This record gives sequence, C-alpha cells and structure tokens, in this order.
Amino acid sequence: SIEDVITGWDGSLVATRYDRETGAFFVVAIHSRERGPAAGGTRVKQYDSYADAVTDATRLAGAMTLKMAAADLPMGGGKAVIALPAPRRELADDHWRRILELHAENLKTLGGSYWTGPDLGTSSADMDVVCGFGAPAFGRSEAAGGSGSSAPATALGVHVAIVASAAEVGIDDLAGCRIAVQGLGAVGMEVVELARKDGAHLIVTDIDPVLCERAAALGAEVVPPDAILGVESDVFSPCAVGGVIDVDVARTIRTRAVVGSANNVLTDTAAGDELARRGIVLAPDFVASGGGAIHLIGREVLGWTAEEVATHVEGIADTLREVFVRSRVGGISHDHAARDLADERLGRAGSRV
Ligand code: PPY
Repeated sequence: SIEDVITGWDGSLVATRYDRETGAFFVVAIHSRERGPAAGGTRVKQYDSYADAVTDATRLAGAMTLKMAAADLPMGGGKAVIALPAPRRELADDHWRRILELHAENLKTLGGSYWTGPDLGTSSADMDVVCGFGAPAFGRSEAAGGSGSSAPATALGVHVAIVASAAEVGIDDLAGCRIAVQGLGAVGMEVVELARKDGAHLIVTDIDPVLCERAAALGAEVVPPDAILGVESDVFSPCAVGGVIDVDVARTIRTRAVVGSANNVLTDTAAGDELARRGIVLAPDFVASGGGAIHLIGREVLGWTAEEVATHVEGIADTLREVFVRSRVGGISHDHAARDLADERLGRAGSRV
C-alpha cells in the first residue's frame, strides 16, 4: 500500500503536484544528497494509480543513489515521474509543452537540490525545453549546450558488463554466445549492435514491431514479448521496464547471467538470492546501467572528454569484477555485494550487514 511505501522509504523528500488543467501528476523524489546534489531522469508514462507513480519515483530515486555511488560520481540520487492523463503520443504539442513548463516550475521550487535528465519517455529535446524554462537539467541536446543522448554510453556500459559477466561464467568470447535482449529502445538496440559485432547470437523482443524488424535486419532472431523470459540463453539482458525478475522468474529462467540497462530489474532481494542460489550471475542494474550517468555527469559536471567518459564506462567491468569477488568471499548474492560496495562509497560501511 502507499502507507508501506511512505513508511518504508529511507529517502529525504518526496514532492508531488497534481495539475487540473493538464491532468498531469508530478512527483519528484530526492533520495540522498550525501555525495552531492540529487540527480536522475524524468520518467514519463501513464500509471494505473498515483500511488504507483509515487512508488516508482521513490524506488528509482533510491537506485540512483546506488548508481552514483557505484560509479563514484559526486552526485546524490533522485528521480522525477510525470504520470500522464493519456499516452504521450496522443498529447498535443502545446499540452506537452505546458506539462514540461509545470515540471520546470516544480524543479525551480526545489532550488537546485535536484537535477533532472532524460529517462524513459523523455528526450534531449525535452531537456532543452525544461532548461529553457529555467530548471536544472542534464542531457540537453549538444546544439543547446548539453551532452546529448546518454543512450550510447549506457549501451557501452551494458556491453562491457555483458563481457565481464560472460567471463564470470566461463565464456571468454561472445562469438556464438546466446544473448536474449528484452526491449529495443535506444539502449537495447545498441546493445544488440555491439553484441552482433562480437559475433553473438541475439534473440530479441519489443512491443513495437518496427523495432523488431530493425533488429532482425541486424541479424537478430525475434520472439514475441511474452516469450523472451522462456528463451534459453547465456545472457539475459533486460533493457525495457523494471520488475521483470521476481522469485518465480528467478527460479525458472534458463540463463547463466542477467545483465541489462533497466532500473530495478529485481522485484525484491529474494529474487536476487534465488538467482545466486542457482549460480546465475547478476550484474546489478545500478552498476551495469551506470554508463548514462557517467556520460551526463562526466561531461557536464566533471568536464570529461568523450574519451574520458568511455574509459570510465569501461571501468564498469572492474566494478563488476569487484562485486563478483566480494560475493564469493562473503558468500552473499551479487545484488547484496553490490549494495555493500555502494554503501561503502557512501561512507556507510557495514550498514547492511
Ligand atoms: C539513469 O541513469 O537512470 C538516469 O536517470 C539518467 C540520469 C543520470 C544522471 C543525471 C540525470 C539523469
């Protein structure tokens, strides 16, 4: 229930606003500012209830704190959600623009304690608009002075995480490796391309048939969305929505490693424990998907070049190997080991033990 979400959250602030004129419901969740200002994208979609929107924002904000700490970036964790009254594609341009204006107004009220950026349902062009209304936003288009899309860096990070996780299960070369990709958005499609270049066999799905056709043209085998969790693979790569692995899926999925860009892939720690029990490698999402944050914060806060960003994104493989070692040494799941590592980087060593 929403009461459980509110009382169970360990973050610092949740701000909400419903706007009658646009029918939009806004949530900003600031989880932690221990390492710096809170940052994380604005997710835009329809929700079944406003309670679901608040739940999503708080959980995603918590994941951003872990992501920033795991990547050693000087930022805290936050996330914004805009629950739409209709699908985004059905909104007229001026309606959408007004929603972004209200969002910017909300962010300005928070006085710079939360910086937004692109997430599912928002683009660099949207960040240009939000910033144009005076709110702090990463990931504006390069033409507007931002660092552009973070999707290529996110995909590169997932790719190096796939290589490191495959090595952990004894696969030293992606040639012939079976990789099942769920979701063919900007990140998933690029993950497919990078793995194809390494000679992997791709089994893919998306709810959009156009994207499936595009992946097929790259040499991928397409299956229906409801079939992907049943596919036998070496690596399962969730690059769509979160919450796809619960205990039941963890018990039955036929794969050797789970490595993707979706945030909050596991429904709970029990799912992570079950993967560990079965000897399935998990590249924790807040580590594997860190490339986007490394790109945005690296370029726009730390002044890194594209090459420096790439080097740091490749460092995701080192972080993962450290997670694997900690898991072996401590006899704990990969999820648990990664949370411990992030906690240590937050200066909260041992808080989870
Ligand atoms: C994510 O990586 O999940 C994001 O939300 C992207 C992001 C990262 C850092 C600042 C703003 C958005």
